[in-house]
Amino acid sequence: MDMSTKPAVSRGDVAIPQKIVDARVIVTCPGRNFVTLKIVTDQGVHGVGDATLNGRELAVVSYLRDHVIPCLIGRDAHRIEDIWQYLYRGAYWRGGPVGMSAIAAVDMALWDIKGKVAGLPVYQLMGGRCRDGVMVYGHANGESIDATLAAAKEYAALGYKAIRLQCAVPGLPSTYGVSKDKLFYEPADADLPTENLWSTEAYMRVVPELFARARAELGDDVHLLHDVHHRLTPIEAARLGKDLEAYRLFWLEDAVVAENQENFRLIRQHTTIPLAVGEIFSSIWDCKDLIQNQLIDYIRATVVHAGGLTHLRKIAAFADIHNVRTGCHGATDLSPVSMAAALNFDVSIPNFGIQEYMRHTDATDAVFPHAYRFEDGYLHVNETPGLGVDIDEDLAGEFPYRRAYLPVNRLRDGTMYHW
Ligand code: KDG
Ligand code: MG
Repeated sequence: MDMSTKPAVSRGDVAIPQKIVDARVIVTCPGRNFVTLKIVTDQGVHGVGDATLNGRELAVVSYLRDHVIPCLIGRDAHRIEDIWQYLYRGAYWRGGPVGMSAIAAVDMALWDIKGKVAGLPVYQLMGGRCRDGVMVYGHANGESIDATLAAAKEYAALGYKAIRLQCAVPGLPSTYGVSKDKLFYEPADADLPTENLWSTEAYMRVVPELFARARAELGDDVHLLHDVHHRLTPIEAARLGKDLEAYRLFWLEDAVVAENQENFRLIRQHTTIPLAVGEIFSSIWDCKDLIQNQLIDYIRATVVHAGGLTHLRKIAAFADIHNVRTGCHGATDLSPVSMAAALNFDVSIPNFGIQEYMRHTDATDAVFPHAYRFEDGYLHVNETPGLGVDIDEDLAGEFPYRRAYLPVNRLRDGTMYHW
């Protein structure tokens, strides 16, 4: 794979800029949509950044093409922090998933360029390794408890040390996290949003049963996780946490909607189950209170949706002094560019907890050649300068964008609910 590495440029104490001469957005759909930013410098070095926002992709494309790229041309690609501040403060309208995904893509691409110029993987520029490998969790799911446990056993046989369990809720036609496809889970499944049905009562009955069986059949050594996907009220989440305590979960994810950070205080008052939240957060301002009040145990903000490596490292540093560890989101809508960036981040921070890892399809892996690899429950970055990932633009061009929405959710009486 050609990573267009260049030897470090130095001329005594004179810093040589890498002037940005081109930046373009590439939209491709090798099974699902991905938005990628490619930045090129006058010295022929290029970097890539992920800008995918599932179900709202073209909003970020426009934000980048119409508002960000014109401001990048001519700037020194080495000035990562300054460009970050320019785009964040300079917009006046701060934060939000669209703007922060766009900034994240620029940020990733600039770190990629800096690594290539230095001849070092990005994690080396961020302080070097804190660990050898990145523990990941797989997403085991099924139409029944039996099927979910069978899937979990397959993950265990592949060496996974941590497995998230999601099973269909009896009586509901479909359930979050349960796939039609055995190997891949892809919720953005239709040209217009699919309508799902939800019943908290039925859900609260099946989940404790799933975990009771899981501990009995999978043993005590494997880490077990579960994603509520923002569906419960605080007191319902507290009830579920208590019901699951005996099964020693690694975490309960997104137990409630997180717009109101105080929600988590009520859950905390009732249960010792570890809490994780943050895959939809855009900045430190979404999680500042959760972290400083130690209302969560794992922060799930990601490199692509929370402003890139520059901002995610600040969130992680803040979390570290409050004993909160990271557990970055890593579903299929996070492209291999994001995954490569996440792994460079994961190995280089002291308070890493775990990394979500959902496999991409072969077509996606071909469009985004990358150097990270899975072995025995861990993902490994390698020593490729930069992020260790690229985009094959010709191949990407063979997969045109296809509109795809995430589902919506309703209660049985028709009330709109959280998906
Ligand atoms: O785009 C939305 C998905 O990434 C999300 O629904 C998956 O919750 C998710 C997870 O934890 O992977
Ligand atoms: Mg989730």
